[in-house]
Amino acid sequence: MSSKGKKTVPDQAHPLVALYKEMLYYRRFEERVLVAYTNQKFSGFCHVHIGQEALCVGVQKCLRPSDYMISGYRSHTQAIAKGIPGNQVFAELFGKVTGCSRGKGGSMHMFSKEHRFLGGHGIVGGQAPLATGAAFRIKYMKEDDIVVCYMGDAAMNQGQVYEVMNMAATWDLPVLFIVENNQYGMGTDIRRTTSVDHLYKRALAFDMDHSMVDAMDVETVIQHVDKIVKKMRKDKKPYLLEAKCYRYKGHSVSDPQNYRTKEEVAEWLKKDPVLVLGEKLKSEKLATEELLESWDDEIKTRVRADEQFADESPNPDMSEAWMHVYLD
Ligand SMILES: Cc1ncc(C[n+]2csc(CCOP(=O)(O)OP(=O)(O)O)c2C)c(N)n1
Ligand SMILES: [Mg+2]
Repeated sequence: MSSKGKKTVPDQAHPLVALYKEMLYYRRFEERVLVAYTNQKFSGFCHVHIGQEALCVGVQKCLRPSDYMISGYRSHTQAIAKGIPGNQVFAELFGKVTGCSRGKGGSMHMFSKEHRFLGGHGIVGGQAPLATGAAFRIKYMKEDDIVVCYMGDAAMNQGQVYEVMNMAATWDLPVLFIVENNQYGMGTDIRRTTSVDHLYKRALAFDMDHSMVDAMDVETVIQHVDKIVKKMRKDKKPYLLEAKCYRYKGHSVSDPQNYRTKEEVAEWLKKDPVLVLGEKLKSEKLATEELLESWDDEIKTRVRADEQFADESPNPDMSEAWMHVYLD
């Protein structure tokens, strides 16, 4: 039969479509978080992950539920990727009892023992010793899970990170240290604070396996990280991955961003992981402009439902104030 004139129906079950929708969900989630913050629906610190979605989505695809993950304070969407429902993350931002940390953690302290997401930490580099401890447990219990430890580029100049990299390398502990090199620590350009041109080179000091990945492209991330994770499960050794990326918003909500030029931001916007994949879906006939718009509408509705859940949830009862201070 001739295919002439036949209209191709986009394959909505294609894996690239799922990756796109997931990244778009994180993008819209964080945009909504910014709106809620600006409308004073919650206060305190708030750091969004806009621009860094490809890494978050790609890495998770290479893990299994029993693997552990730990991160810094820019971790709303990493927590969701690890399995915490988005509405519980939103409720945590609002300090509600339905939040994943029962409203006691807030933006910087998402946590779920059930999903093996060990935080959300505000001390730069503070997650690295905890990650190494979790990896020690895995070794002690003779399991073959791994620990993903996300850190920012500024964490690579923290002393405790090197102490535990040395331990992890000496004791063969399965920690995948992932440095999200978005090139700024608050308003400071990494080149002003760091002696090496590539952060992965720091692994050489510990004879630790290492590499760098373009973290603006989700397919590249999956291909690269999948190999690392498979190797780590076999070798049971640590690994340092430098993930080159860019954050499109300020460090936190109050950031005039006068430390970088508009031209620089515009250059990186050309690599926007969500937009670039959307264009690819269209060019490969996996989506049309109308389909992209309808997915966007669906996702915005989903995010509004997450927020509504947070809005309608109760605050913690005063009796909770002394709960979870010490282990029962
Ligand atoms: C030990 C410590 N020193 C300083 C700070 C203040 N501080 C908060 S965020 C930040 C920058 C961290 O940048 P980076 O690690 O690159 O992560 P990003 O914000 O880019 O994701 C600093 C210095 C802190 N929280 N902890
Ligand atoms: Mg940074």
